[in-house]
Amino acid sequence: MKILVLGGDGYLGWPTAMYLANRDHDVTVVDNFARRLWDHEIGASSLIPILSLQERVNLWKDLGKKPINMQVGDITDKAFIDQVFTATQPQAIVHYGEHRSAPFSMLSHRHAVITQVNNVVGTLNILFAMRDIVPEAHLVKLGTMGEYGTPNIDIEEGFIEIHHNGRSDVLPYPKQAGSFYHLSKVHDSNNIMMVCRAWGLRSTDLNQGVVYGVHTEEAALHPGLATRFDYDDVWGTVLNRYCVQAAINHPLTVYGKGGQTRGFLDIRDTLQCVELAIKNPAEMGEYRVFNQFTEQFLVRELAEKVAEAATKLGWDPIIENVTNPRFELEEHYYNAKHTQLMDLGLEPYYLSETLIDGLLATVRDHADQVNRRLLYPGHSWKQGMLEEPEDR
Ligand code: NAD
Ligand code: USQ
Repeated sequence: MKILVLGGDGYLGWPTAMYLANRDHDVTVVDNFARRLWDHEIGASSLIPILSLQERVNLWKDLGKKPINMQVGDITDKAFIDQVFTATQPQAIVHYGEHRSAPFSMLSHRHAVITQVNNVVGTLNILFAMRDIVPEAHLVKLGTMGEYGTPNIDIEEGFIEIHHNGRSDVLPYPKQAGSFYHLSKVHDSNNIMMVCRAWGLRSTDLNQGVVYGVHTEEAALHPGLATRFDYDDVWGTVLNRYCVQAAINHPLTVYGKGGQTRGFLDIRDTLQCVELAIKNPAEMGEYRVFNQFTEQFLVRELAEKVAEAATKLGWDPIIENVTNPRFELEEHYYNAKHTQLMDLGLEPYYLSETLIDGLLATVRDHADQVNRRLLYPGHSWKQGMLEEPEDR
């Protein structure tokens, strides 16, 4: 198939591009390197050194692999996106090309606007390009489990049957996102759902949990094919951060009471899920939602798991409950359904299989690169959103 991978320079986009090219698809990656610029603003960088996208694409080809095409430009630029769609005529579009940090989106008015304009306008451009250029293409859109928030009832996959005043209907599951970033995904979901109904487009919204790991079959072919590993307080996700902290004898930073429950998955499962969605497309006019995670953990439980594994390696981890910089419930009910991808054939990798030999071994190899200044949370959501320039 002809597949566009939008955000192909990113943590998930690059491994996805290699995975799909390795399975004989015609892959074109699109990126404007915004993420590398946003890293500079925070003073953060990937723990694992990564080559430029051009170097990775060249290396991939030099290894005798099916070439990955590359288009550099901004998804929020409609003329650019129209040109990419016209030139490539994609049958599937995997859309990772968004801003993905909740803490960044809460830093100030400017950061909230950057996040929502980038994500919502970018997705609108894709939807119009689909309507006008490739109306039969299938959009595989990366959403997030955080769209739902933490309701006191079970979370369904996108829709819930409601009985009200003697009548019933299947309606979109209520969204109670907790950051401007997570809300940008809610706005995307609503826009996509509407155009599937109005224009007959088709889309799968993958409400993904927190992804961990960097090891994939393709990345293992050469160190230069590595994808990024974020551990700072703005871009780093919780499990990455705990592993890095354990490796350099820094306290594992559990935010608040640590009773926050989230869904998690191995990066190899992200690749499987995206492939399953592509192979089993939505019907024309259908908007469907899959909850994409394999295990759920409390964040304090996760810290205990990392500490236990690190102790087996002879390290000396300690866990610290730090003041929570975020707005979020620290104790809550959480039970999210996630059966649809399993029904399509997902065979999950579990954290227990990869924690020591995968994650901890990786951070140990790069421990000398860790910038300790990025480990304690440096940005509070509770002091309100400060205006520039005082906020940084
Ligand atoms: P990432 O920041 O590593 O990659 C995103 C890429 O998109 C970057 O290379 C960036 O430069 C590019 N991009 C952003 N805006 C763009 C624009 N306007 N034009 C062109 N390129 C643009 O993020 P990631 O971790 O790979 O996440 C990919 C997607 O998956 C995001 O949409 C994210 O919200 C979603 N997601 C990620 C996780 C996770 O744990 N990493 C979990 C759930 C959902
Ligand atoms: N947390 C800690 N200690 C830390 C860092 C985080 O306890 O050092 C806690 C947070 O308070 C939060 C939880 O861990 O309760 C998850 O935080 P996170 O930074 O790992 O994840 P989040 O901000 O939700 O965002 C990440 C990705 C985002 C994706 C989302 C999936 O950055 O792109 O959409 O995970 S989900 O969480 O399911 O919405």
